[in-house]
Amino acid sequence: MPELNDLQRELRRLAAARDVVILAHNYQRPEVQDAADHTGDSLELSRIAQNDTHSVADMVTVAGLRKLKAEHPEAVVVAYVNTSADIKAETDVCCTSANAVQIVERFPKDQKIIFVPDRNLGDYVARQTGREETMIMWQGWCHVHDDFRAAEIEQIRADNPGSVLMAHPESRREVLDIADVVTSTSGMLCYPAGSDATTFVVATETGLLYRLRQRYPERKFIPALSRAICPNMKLTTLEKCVATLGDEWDDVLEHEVTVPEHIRVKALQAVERMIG
Ligand code: CIZ
Repeated sequence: MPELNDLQRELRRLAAARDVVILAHNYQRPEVQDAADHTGDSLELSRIAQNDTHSVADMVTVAGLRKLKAEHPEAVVVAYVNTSADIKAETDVCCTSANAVQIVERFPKDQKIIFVPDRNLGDYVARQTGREETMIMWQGWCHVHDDFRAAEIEQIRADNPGSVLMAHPESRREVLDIADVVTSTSGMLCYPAGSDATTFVVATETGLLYRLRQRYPERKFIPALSRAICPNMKLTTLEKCVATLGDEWDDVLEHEVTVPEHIRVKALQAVERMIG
């Protein structure tokens, strides 16, 4: 762990006093990642947190998903783990960008699959697994990854001869088609170790560049788009973490998030089927 500043030390002290484990996503602020117990992508964090916590995000509606299921009664549902408990309860198995291909491959090739919510990730998985005819995509997307454009990236590569493009599978097809490697953030963190390249263009949220530069200080990492910043991930600040475990702890306990039991049980099944 790098040397901690006062606020980071205070957060560590409060976490120890509250018996709290701090998990930080690869996209979060460097100073938050440095103070965390574990950093990783959502699959890695899910595994660590298996019995403690899960993250949720609203990218798809329950009513919409039920309608799609009614239109395709023979289909199973594969949902990104970054969805609400309500959506997971409508889901057969969850996936992340790191394991989406393997999760879909668990099903027979002729099995219809409703994939929610990211159409770019779904398109990538369908192409990788030869299931373009049998996968039905929810038309959602991540605005950070959907903003990358092949023409802009080609210009960066022209300015940096010999550079390698690592692209996240939530990017558009035009970007994936020119990438040297398509992989999740955990894959991007490993990839340079096996490559002779000295310069990498990185098509994902810029938070990952912090960890890449830490791990490979002698290599050069260039964002595919400097404004590829997720405002939601950046909502977590050290100050808020310290306040949550410090002065605001009683409020936090009062605002505990509860999930109705019938939703919890079904949602947990979808997550457990993923983690296996
Ligand atoms: O799976 C995750 O955690 C996300 C959102 C992206 C990635 O590739 O790590």
